Amino acid sequence: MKPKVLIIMGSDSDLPVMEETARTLDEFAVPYTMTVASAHRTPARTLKLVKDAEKNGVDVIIGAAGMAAHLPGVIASHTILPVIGIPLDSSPLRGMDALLSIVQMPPGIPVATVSVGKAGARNAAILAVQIIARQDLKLTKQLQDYRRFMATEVEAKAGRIAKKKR
Ligand code: RP5
Repeated sequence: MKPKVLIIMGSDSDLPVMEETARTLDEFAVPYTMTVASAHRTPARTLKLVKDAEKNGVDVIIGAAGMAAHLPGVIASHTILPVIGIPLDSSPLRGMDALLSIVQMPPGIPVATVSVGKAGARNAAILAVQIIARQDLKLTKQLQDYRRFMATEVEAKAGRIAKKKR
């Protein structure tokens, strides 16, 4: 199946967190490609990946980086595909640097920024699925099931806590 999502991370050191994005897309059976490219170390590779993604019918690009995390913004500058940015906690500033770099895109070139680290890695995948689901009824149903599952889990846990308190 042709990949619908392209995931680019700034370094192979980001992989342990980014496995969460891959796992989540696998849950929804959404095909993706995951690779490493750096906005500053390999700018030409980053551009080529984005242009190839456009040619190959990718729907969403996810960019993840830590420190001065310009990768998602650079990706977004080269395409009108929706770009989701994941700020990673890989510096002494614990992701605050990456968060501000990614979320503070100047007007005109948006990057949809998710939370720092593993939660963001999961949410980026879910947001990508939600975007793709606009044109995919099966995926829409899967997302609705997922929401129902989460609610059931919370109710079950609430029930267990209430029992213990009695
Ligand atoms: C960023 O710098 C990467 O996304 C990574 O989070 C951070 C450190 O990269 P390495 O020095 O581990 O390659 O570009």
